[in-house]
Amino acid sequence: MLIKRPSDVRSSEITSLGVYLRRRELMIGGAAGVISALAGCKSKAAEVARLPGVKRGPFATDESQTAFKDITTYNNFYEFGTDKSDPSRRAHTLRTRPWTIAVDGEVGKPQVLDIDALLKMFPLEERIYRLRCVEAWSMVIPWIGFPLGDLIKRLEPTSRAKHVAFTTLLAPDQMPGQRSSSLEWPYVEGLRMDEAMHPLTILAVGLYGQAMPNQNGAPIRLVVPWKYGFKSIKSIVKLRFVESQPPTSWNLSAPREYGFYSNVNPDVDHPRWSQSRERRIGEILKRKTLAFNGYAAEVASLYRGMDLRTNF
Ligand SMILES: Nc1nc2c(c(=O)[nH]1)N[C@H]1C(S)=C(S)[C@@H](COP(=O)(O)O)O[C@H]1N2
Ligand SMILES: [Mo]
Repeated sequence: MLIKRPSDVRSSEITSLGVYLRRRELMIGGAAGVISALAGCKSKAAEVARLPGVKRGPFATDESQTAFKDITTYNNFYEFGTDKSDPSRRAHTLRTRPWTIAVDGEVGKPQVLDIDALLKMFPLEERIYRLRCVEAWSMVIPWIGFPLGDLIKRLEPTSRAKHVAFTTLLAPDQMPGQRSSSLEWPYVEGLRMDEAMHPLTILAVGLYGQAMPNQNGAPIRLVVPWKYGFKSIKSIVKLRFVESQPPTSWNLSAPREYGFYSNVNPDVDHPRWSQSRERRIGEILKRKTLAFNGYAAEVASLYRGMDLRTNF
């Protein structure tokens, strides 16, 4: 495959972001990946990968960004196995086109959204966020996406919609981890409506300037930076607006250990380990975990009056 530099790409070729992303996915999965691996240096693939028209969004942390290699090889994506290295080795079997997201439940405009149509609906922004896993490690990731709230407004949820329930693809032929019962499948998550509408909450379609790698939840995943990483559900195929609090995968699997809210909280330990500190991937010394993962100024008011020990 011929690898083009950005200067070789005519603007007529990049008018459709969906087409561009799809081409990128083919290249990442194909020759470009092999060539850049062989070159072993700052690759042309990385140059070509910049998504067009991505502006820096709000809330960016100025902490140093975790290496692309760590972000894409140290993953939790149980659909591809339970080891951190499984997703990067196995997620190439995920087919991310065609891809649709079904929208239903308490909503004025139930519909099936095609990913490429969705990508044309909203300007993409870079959001540099901390991600804090419940396993007490963290990363800083330059996501690309758009606010979930912007999409929700267009879908016109009814007044009965108090929560949003999210579902990951169920496809054991593509997702080998779904052939074992490490979790109940499909993976499900949920947010309260005000959490879903919060401007920090995004649907991410890329990172480090490129289309989302499969192991990070291609083609579209949630990112909720003040909550433990598992709330940020990957490879989403369904949004359902509901009245009552929806079930969530980790809560179903171990309700004593993982609650619905799962706000990052250094004062509420996991029953089997402390949450007061974390290891930033790529660093040796541990750091203190911050309330709401450092986003307290933005989100603490959402939980005013709630006991965050019982609502963990
Ligand atoms: N569908 C699905 N989404 C998922 C998971 C998963 O196993 N399946 N793991 C979660 C967990 S525990 C974390 S920490 C983050 C990790 O995201 P990353 O691999 O992009 O860093 O994804 C979350 N989203
Ligand atoms: Mo996690």
